[in-house]
Amino acid sequence: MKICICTTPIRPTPTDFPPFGSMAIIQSLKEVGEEPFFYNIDFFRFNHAEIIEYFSENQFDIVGISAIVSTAYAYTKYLSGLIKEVSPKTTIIVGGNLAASAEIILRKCSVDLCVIGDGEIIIKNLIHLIVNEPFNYEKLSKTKGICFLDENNKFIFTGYGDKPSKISIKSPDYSILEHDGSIDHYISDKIDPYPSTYGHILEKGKKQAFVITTRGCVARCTFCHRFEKGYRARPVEQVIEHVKYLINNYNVGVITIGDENFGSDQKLAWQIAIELGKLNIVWSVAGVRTRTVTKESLQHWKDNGCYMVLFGIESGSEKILGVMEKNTSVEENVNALKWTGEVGLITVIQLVLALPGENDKTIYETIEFLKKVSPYVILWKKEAASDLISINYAQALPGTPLYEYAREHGLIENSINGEEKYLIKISDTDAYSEDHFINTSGLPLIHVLMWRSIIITHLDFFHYKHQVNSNHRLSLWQVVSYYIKIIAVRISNKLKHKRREVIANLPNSDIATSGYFNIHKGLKFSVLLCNPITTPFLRPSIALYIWSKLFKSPKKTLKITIEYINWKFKSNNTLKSEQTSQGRTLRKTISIIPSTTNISVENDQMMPLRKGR
Ligand code: B12
Ligand code: SF4
Repeated sequence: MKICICTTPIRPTPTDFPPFGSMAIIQSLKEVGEEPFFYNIDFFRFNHAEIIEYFSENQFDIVGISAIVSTAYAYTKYLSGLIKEVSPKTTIIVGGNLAASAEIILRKCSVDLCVIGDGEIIIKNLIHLIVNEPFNYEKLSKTKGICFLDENNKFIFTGYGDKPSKISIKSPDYSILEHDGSIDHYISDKIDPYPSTYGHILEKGKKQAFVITTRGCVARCTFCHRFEKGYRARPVEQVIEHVKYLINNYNVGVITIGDENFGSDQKLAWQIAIELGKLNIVWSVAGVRTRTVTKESLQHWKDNGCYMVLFGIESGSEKILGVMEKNTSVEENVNALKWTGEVGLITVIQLVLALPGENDKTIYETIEFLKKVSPYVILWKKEAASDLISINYAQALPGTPLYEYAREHGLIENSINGEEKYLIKISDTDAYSEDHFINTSGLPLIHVLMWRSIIITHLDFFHYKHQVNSNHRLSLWQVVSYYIKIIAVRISNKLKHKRREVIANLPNSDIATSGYFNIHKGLKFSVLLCNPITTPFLRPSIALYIWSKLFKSPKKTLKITIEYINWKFKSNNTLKSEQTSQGRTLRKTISIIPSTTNISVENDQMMPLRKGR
């Protein structure tokens, strides 16, 4: 069979995280004697004409599109349409997390089948079936883990299929990336600057690579998409064997453990650290749950070459952690960050804002939390906190309780067309962008979008006060001159001058370029808090800034302006969101409604995908 597996673009520029999903499927197909082609669109960014030429020439029997994020919907629709046009006999299969919207994909795109969840075993069964007899609906309906439209155009989900066990998960085969010439992008000599900044001596020429040691997570946060239940940590020997392979074949000296959840099997993580230490590898780790670390374990990781640990902190409010079903407490988050700093590991705090139930009170709880942990965040000692914190507005992704909440409350239209409209809207959006955000709070959009600026303003001011200038006062002229510089820089940018030259020629450039209120990284409202006369202008200034960013069309702008003014001057502007959620997990506040009003819960085959495994 002539098979091709292709990726979709994930970010505006190619991501350096290897396409492990596609590689796993290719490796699996090789085990049953197939020799799939790999068409890595994310890396090569082939243009329209090139894609047409490639698929016209090849006339594949099967093309598997690896759409690992739901934001790949628009591209998947475009790509599948194009393939069908130039190669009508090709069977198109979509795998990856976008398949959580299987019914929409099958009804609206030129896609024949969707594979649900980990695809290694399912794809082998499916290929076996397609090789022997294309589209035998009876046999297809007996193959677990797939979705299709039957001969009556009815949407069928055959139920969750088998996933590889923790022992049978394969290490990625990098020869796939050598073969297409992209290996230097994924195993690169562009090394993270942090290890050398924080005391690790690296031999010249060493490279950096990603390693995955686990699949899945022990938790089920209500904004996080989970196709598979459970947590599978690969045996230490297999992980270490793979790291040795990376060292011997590619001269790797730094690894990033890119797990969604590293360390929930604490004994195993302890053991992996020992083995990495023996190999003299410098490493960092993402996706650690604060509940699973102790000061001792962090010290142990550090002693064995770890330089950075990333936690999913998400919020400093107990109530919001409950809504998220995070299964951690604020105290656990504080402890983990405190110990991390104390043992000398760096971290970047990541927050997710504006889940149902978020309000000014929970935002101020988060601000207090950040102030509390601030002395322990090593990176904040050198630079403004706001430049080294990641704050995103929650994105409602198919397959999550947050998405179902939005559907149930009419914020995503409950129909195939309505859901597709939403998928197109969020396509290619970045987590940081506010365009994708659905406001579930019952508060005006302007007010909600002020939260990110309010958090970073208070955090920066706190820092300025405690790390830079204990007197924390600026004269009125210093404050005003800061904003004059900002305006000058913006104008000069428009005039295509270099920012630095302009700043250097301005008076009082010390405040702007001191590295604290770093003008290069954008507007800082915290400067307003440095003088009692300008302090009352803080909120109106942020509101104005957000309002200007929302200025898309006069009609829309007028609507959000009226909404904000109405709310602002109402005597009783109580929070609707308070009624929506009292801190219970979002999963318990939703009832998950069928796909359309003409269908019952029992007959809606999308239900298991909406509920998750
Ligand atoms: C690393 C990662 C990234 C990397 C890129 C990953 C890459 N090149 O593959 C980066 C950092 C770029 C990234 C970005 C984003 N990510 Co991300 N990411 C991950 C993470 C942590 C690991 C991915 C991975 O390699 N897994 C291991 C491989 C083996 O698994 P896999 O890719 O899922 O592949 C399996 C199946 O999906 C399936 N499969 C995959 N392809 C195919 C193809 C065929 C034909 C078949 C049959 C099967 C199949 O079989 C594979 C083997 O079992 C996952 C979490 C996770 N558990 O997967 C989140 C995850 C994929 N990301 C997610 C999200 C939301 C995003 C963002 C959209 C966030 C945002 N709003 O900005 C962005 C992308 C947009 C943007 N502008 O940035 C969500 C997706 C949920 C959804 N429904 O969309 C996930 C699942 C996290 C979560 N639990 O919510 N991400
Ligand atoms: S957000 Fe993190 S902790 Fe929560 S379910 Fe997803 S991976 Fe697990």
